[in-house]
Amino acid sequence: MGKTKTLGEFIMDRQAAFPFVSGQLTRLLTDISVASKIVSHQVNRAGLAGILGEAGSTNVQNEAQQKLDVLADDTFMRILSAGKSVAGIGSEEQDEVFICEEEGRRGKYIVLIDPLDGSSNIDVNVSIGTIFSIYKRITPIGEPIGEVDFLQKGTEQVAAGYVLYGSSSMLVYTTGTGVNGFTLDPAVGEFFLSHPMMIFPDVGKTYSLNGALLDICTEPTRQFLRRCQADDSLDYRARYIGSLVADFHRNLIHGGIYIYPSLEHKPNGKLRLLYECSPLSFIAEQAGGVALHDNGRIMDVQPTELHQRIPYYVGSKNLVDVMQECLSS
Ligand code: AHM
Ligand code: MG
Repeated sequence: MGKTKTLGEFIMDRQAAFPFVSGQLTRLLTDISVASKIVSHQVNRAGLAGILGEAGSTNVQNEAQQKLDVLADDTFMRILSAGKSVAGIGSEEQDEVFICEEEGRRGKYIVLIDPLDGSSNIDVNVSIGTIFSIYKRITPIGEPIGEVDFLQKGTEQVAAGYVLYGSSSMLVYTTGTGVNGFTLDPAVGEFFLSHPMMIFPDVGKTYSLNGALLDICTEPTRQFLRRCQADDSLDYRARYIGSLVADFHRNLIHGGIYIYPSLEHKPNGKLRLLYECSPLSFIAEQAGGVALHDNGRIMDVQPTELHQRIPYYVGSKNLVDVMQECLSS
């Protein structure tokens, strides 16, 4: 058996296929993988601290007083802003974007990131994740970047990915030529290619949504569930971790649909277009899946606000097709 490729080798091979590229994207993806390894380590330590009951007040270095999501945000911000490829970063954890354009910098890329997704699972040792999305700046280098650079449609993404901190840590990403997954070997601190060319199964049997929302979600989602429950042709099952990355990843591997619907009192649902839905939709489509909001394709939505929310339906074609029928009936 040949040697397994590391993420670093894989990214370099991809760059070599395009001889005139500047290498900035390669450096940026490498920075993301470094930050992910640090966060993965932090997540593992946090679980241990929780088990010992000592997280919090006793840590003299103040670490335990910081929330893991803040630590993850700090880690990604610090590493990405230190690299020279990035012109600006928008984080789900921060109200305002961070502009990294000091004198002489020529960063071409904008990063939008949810540093640690799955807030309700962070402190209880259940899988959580990071989601990232990369765009080219629109404003020419030398001029100050602004809203237009951050508020781009999903179709403009250059790359997107997620890191799952689960029973093992995995980094899954696309640059628009398929989806590849890498598993972290903690013994050597490297991500290795473990899931080449991932494909969303066309037929999924799993639906993932928060059942507690059923009374307050809008009619199409209730109709979708009634249709699944009345259909004997597939052995449907419900699986909901409550961590988007983990639910998405399971569905990507085994088939299924993830739903965060429009709610009566929150017509835009909960999830963020730029930090969560657009990147996962790029991955879903690259893997042969489908990603919608109430009225169309997520990737086509022109964002109007940084922290904009949107209803989300993503997954295997058979199930998202049924959801679409319910949405348009
Ligand atoms: P977060 O960004 O605050 O972590 O919220 C996003 C998370 C998703 O990971 C998850 O799928 C969803 O919220 C769960 O929400 P709910 O508890 O309403 O089911
Ligand atoms: Mg989130």
